[in-house]
Amino acid sequence: MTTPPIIRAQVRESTVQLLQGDITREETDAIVNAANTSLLGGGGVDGAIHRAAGPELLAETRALGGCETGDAKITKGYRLPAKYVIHAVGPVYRPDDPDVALLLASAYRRSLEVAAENGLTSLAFPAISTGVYGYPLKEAAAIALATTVAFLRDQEQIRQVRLVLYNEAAYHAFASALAALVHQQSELRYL
Ligand code: AR6
Repeated sequence: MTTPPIIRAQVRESTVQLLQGDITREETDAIVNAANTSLLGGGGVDGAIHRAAGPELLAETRALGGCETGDAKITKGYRLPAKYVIHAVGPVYRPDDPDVALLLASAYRRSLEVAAENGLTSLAFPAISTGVYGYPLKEAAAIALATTVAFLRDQEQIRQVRLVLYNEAAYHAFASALAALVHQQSELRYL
C-alpha cells in the first residue's frame, strides 16, 4: 500500500498540509493530542502520544487539573520529536446537538491560540473527535479546515499547520473538504 501524496495549500503567509501518517512522528513545534477532560491519557491517538512521549508526560498532565471540552492546554513533548504537546478536548458526537460543531471548532481554535501564545510556528493536528468520540469524518473535516484557515488568515505567527490523518478514509475526507474551501475562498490556493 502506498501512502497518498501530501496536499499543500496556502493562506496568506501560512501553509496547510494534509497527509496520511502517525502524528507521534511529526517534527513540528507541537503536536495536538485528541485528549479527554481528565488529561490523564486514554486510547487512540492519546494512548499513542503518551506511549511515545514517556511517563514524564503523564506526570505533567496530572498537575494541570483537567481541561474543559473545547479548550486546550500545553505541555512539553519529552521523548517525542515535537517539542510540545497541545492537549485539546473535542466533543463526544451527539447528532442534532448544534453545540458539538461549536465545541469541535473551539478545540481547533484554542489549540492554534495556545500555540501562537507560546511563540510556536508549526503544529500538527489529528482528526479530533473522529475516533472514539464518533464525530462523522466529513463534517469534522469541514469544521477542522474552516476553523484553521480562518485562524491563519488573521495572523502571522503560525506558519505551518499539518493535518495528520491516520487512515485513507480520513485523508480523503479532509482532501474533499479542502477542495470545497479552496473553491469558496479566494485567499486559499493550492501550492
Ligand atoms: N496519529 C494520527 N492519528 C491517529 C493516531 C496516530 N498515531 N491514532 C489514532 N488516530 P481518537 P477522539 C486517529 O479515538 O475521537 C481517547 O481515549 C483516529 O483514527 O484517538 O477525539 C482520549 O483519551 C481518529 O481519526 O480521539 C479520549 O477519551 C483520530 O485520531 C477519546 O479517545 C481521533 O481518534 C477522544 O476521542
